[in-house]
Amino acid sequence: MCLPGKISASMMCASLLNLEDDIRQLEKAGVEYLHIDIMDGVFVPNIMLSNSFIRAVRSITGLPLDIHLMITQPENKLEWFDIQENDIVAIHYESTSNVEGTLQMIGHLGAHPAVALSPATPIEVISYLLEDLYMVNIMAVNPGFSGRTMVPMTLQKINDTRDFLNRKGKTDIMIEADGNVTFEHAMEMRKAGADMFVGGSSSLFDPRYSITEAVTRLRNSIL
Ligand code: S6P
Ligand code: MG
Repeated sequence: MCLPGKISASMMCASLLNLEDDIRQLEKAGVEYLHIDIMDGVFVPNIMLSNSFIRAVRSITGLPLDIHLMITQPENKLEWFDIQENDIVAIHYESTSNVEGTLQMIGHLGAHPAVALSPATPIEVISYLLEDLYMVNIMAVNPGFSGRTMVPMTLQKINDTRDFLNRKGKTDIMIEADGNVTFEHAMEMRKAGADMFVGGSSSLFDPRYSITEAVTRLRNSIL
């Protein structure tokens, strides 16, 4: 079974100086989520976005957020963030010894719990988390930066994740592809079984296209 393809726009790739304008164009073009990458300089070697950024975005849009936490021990830090109902919040499997408890905490906040897996992490680690999961984020690049090149095993990994979920009868759990989602990669990722696509510098914010054109192209890639 294939869930309808959805687009999550990577806000770390949007224009900081024209953020509101970018968000208006994304809304008009019909993206489903805004993807917010939070990096702590420890779990990944970069520092990105913040709760002030989340609040600023929320003050001008009602689009739900797809918050991707690349931080250590997220269980101690969830309360730092303005998490709301209908947001998706992903923690990294590799970032805590209490993955299941943290997913539960996200659910208690009214948001949809998700787990993100770095490229080297096997998908079987989600075996005993399936009851808690709304989405699995399959990282197509090593986390920390935009503009990276897709790790070659990604398509196989998305395919294996879809097979795994089907075998477990969990066809409703979404698979998100994150990192170097070009229009061409999106088409292949869709065939492999992904449902949600993070549009960053490789697609929605590619300066060769307007945001409106880029959303249309990405949408056509994931039909
Ligand atoms: C990477 C982060 C991603 C980036 C996205 C950027 O650590 O999780 O969500 O925002 O990869 O897109 P691109 O097309 O530059 O890879
Ligand atoms: Mg991300």
